[in-house]
Amino acid sequence: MHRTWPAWGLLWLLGIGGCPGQTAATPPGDPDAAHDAGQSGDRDAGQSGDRDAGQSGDRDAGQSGDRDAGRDAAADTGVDSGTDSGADAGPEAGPPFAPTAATSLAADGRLALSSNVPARTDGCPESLGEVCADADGDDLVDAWEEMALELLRPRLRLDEGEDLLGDPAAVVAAIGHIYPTSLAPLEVRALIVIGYSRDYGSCLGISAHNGDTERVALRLVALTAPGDVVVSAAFTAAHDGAPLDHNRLLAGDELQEMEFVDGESGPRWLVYASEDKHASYVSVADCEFSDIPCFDEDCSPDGVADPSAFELLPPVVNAGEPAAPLVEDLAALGFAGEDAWLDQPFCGGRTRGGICAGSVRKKLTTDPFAEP
Ligand SMILES: [Ca+2]
Ligand SMILES: [Ca+2]
Ligand SMILES: [Ca+2]
Ligand SMILES: [Ca+2]
Repeated sequence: MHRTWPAWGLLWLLGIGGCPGQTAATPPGDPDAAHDAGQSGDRDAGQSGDRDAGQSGDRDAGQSGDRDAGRDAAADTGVDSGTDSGADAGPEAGPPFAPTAATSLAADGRLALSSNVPARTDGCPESLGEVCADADGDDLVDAWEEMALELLRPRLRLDEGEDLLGDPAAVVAAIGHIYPTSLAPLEVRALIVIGYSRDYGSCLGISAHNGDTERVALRLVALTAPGDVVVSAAFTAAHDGAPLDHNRLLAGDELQEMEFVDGESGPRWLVYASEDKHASYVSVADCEFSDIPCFDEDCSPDGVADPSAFELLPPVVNAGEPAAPLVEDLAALGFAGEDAWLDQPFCGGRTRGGICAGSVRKKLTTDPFAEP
């Protein structure tokens, strides 16, 4: 925006003036906002119904349907609209099994996930039929993987100066890779790439480029029930490997730095995306650590009437495994020409050529929790 906006754009950025037809108050999740349909809607905040109408069907079946709505509907009606169990429940057999999941905070404040679907395929009873499917062959039940990604992916809080809010073509969507590193005891990685159609650059647009791949990750360990896990470590990437690398790997007491907001299925992780660059931070303090001009970062909406209007919950797909992908083409997410597993630069579905972001594949396959 810095490069192309006329003076009123800068005034808007500075909070001085309005932007014709686009205002900073337009919530990124508002379905009426001009974002690509179905790409950056807020699916947590009561807008699931809107997304259900024609959105879920656009994506790969079973991968990224509106799980919140699907689970809610399942809970309310006994009809599983998210993951078809495929069980031949006759009229006398009662309602079909409805996969459900919810989050909570453990006594020590760590984020936990509980589900009536076991995480491991070898713990999934035959009676659940297709619910136990493992199409990506990683020994985790795909329905569990999908619910885990849906409920554990973070809600993003944006800065009041975030340029994507004024970009009608902006797309934000997440791609997840969730897999076990150990089955007994169960330990799981959830690597979540947050794709943005554009990095708007810092310092009046310097370093702007099409495509932006940022990420967060969680390490999950088993609780007692076969579908339950708790976060044992969290990772937020900020300028990964660059001079201003501010990656964080939180474990132990540091996990208490994680922030949460209310979601429809329990607390949801809140991550701060830095203004225009979209680096991920666990807190404002973690983000705004520098005062050096053009190297400092801003996170969180300051001086606005409704901070929640600056949050969004990107849709997520389970990309499956490198050897058994569930999703490859990311066009349905709004990223035409992009692929989850090809080793190619990510240009956010925009013009290729020139500088783009690092590949989704690399960020889906580099384990931040691996021992060096
Ligand atoms: Ca699986
Ligand atoms: Ca998987
Ligand atoms: Ca970036
Ligand atoms: Ca701010």
